[in-house]
Amino acid sequence: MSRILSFANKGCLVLLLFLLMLSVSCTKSEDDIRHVIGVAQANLSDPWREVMNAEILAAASEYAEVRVVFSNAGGSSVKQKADIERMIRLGVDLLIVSPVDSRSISPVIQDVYANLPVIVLDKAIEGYDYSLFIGVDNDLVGQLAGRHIKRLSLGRPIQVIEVTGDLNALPVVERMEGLRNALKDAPEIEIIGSFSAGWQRDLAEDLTEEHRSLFEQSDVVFAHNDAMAYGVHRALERYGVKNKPIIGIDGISGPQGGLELVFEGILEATITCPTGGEEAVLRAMDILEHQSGLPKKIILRSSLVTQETLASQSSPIPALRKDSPITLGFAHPGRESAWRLANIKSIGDAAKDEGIRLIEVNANNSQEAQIAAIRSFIDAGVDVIGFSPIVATGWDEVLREARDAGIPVICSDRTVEVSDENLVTTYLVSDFWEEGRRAAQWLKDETAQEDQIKIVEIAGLPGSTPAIDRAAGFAEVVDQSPHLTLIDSTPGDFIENLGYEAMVRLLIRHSQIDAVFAHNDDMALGAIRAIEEAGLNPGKDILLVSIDGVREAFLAMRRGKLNCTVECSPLLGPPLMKAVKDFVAGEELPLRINPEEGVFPMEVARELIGTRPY
Ligand code: GYE
Repeated sequence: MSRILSFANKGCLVLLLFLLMLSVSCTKSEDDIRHVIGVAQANLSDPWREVMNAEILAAASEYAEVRVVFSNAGGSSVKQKADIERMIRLGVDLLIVSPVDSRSISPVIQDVYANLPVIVLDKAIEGYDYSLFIGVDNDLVGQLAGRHIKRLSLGRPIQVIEVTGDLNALPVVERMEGLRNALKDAPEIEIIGSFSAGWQRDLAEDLTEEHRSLFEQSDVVFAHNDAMAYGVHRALERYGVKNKPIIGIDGISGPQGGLELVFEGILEATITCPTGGEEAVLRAMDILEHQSGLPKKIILRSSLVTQETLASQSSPIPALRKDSPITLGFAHPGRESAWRLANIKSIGDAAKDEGIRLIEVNANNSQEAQIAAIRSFIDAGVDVIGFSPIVATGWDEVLREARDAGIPVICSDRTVEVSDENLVTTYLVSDFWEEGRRAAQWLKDETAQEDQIKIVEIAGLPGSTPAIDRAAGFAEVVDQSPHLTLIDSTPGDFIENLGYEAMVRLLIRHSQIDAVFAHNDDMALGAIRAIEEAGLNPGKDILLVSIDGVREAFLAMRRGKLNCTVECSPLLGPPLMKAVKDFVAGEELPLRINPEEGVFPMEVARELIGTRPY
């Protein structure tokens, strides 16, 4: 009977959705329609996806000139491909796709993206052939579950069962990795079973019955969505098993939604996984209206919700009542590079443009000075604190002081490693790991005919997230390239002269160097000086690839001395001020926003140098 009722609940939601679609389409006259948005949905058997569609429709209903057409692939990649092709024939102006399977749909999306804008929702596809990706940080989602399980264990040995979604889905792999990463320092916690129930409640219920003794033996169950968590609960309830903590994911409201299940004590906790439906429509309108400065990735915030935190989850963020200009305190790490100077200028200019009162401190590459600056902002009672953390660690204490003072903190440019992800309101950062990968990929392609390329690396400031992630991304591709060998690495702290000194040391240490990977352009320019002093031709005898894309790098490429630079945009001022104003207005901010960035080999330097914005 309860299955029929739940079906009825689902039916109500679908009926509501249909009526909303009908009403929306009826109230819009054909003459007003200027944009048609196609939504290729993976399936509608998952309540979370019904909410995604409903959010898309509700957001689109705000625009008289927009019509939305939906398709439902029913979990089939083949059908989703056909759905997309039909929408293209229909003549949609923009495609929103939530992939069934990222790998199989990637080529289709690449083809579509060649002709019209594409927003990818939820499951990331390979490469960057799309306008914008919106999703959550699934590794963090898994970590949040792991951290809560550790809290539940109280240091005692406990046994965990994991119920996953489709194993070939990237979010599932990331959630599994996140859980295990969080449990690494808790050997007393053992995962005694991991089963896939394909996101389906009934399948989760069936496998709980199939493995009844193991589930009864476990102390905690973690399911990759609330529907499967509820399925486990229903099976255990039939055996009279009560009070076994079950953690789910999604945290949607409504009948049998995760928030309701937590409220009723059926779930121990749920981890919110915003669908991104509303964000997708808002950004689609920016794209269709040719707004500039659009991000490449928006990572939405996830948080763990228990009965204790439920109240705050549903209450909206209080808008700061502002009858005076907003005050932003910003602590810059230093003035170490051309990139930093461009970043400082971008922030200053954007604050002026937006009428935001900016209090700036330059920490001259000292973390202590940066921490002192943040404390001074707290004492001054600024509305928002921004900073580009010199290094990744050592911020918990001062960020807790900012939170205790009720002042939100935005990380611009670099990220921090903190014990509580809520200490930072949002991150405006580049994907440094991808930048490192792109640098290595360029070198790999450029030297594909060579037998052996010996590479030296001039790294950024040790402990800073760009240095850590660029090195990791570069090494990931090198490790997969038989003809590339990284023979040495030495820091240059992102500073030109230290890049020069590093290169001098490397030339003394190694008789054969074929290529240099510098974590930023300034250090590459320093290395070029050292190579020339050694009587060699930079760009020819020794290839150089670096990151940032500053104007001086384009000048060096035009002179044939630098071979490639990977873009890392310093123009974070406008998105930073947007985030500040959105927060003050009471908007929920995404967890992370990554800008659009390119790769520039020397061949394009001459034509592009006049267009460079920094
Ligand atoms: O690459 C470098 C600057 O944090 C991304 O820091 C930034 C890096 C950039 O000094 O030039």
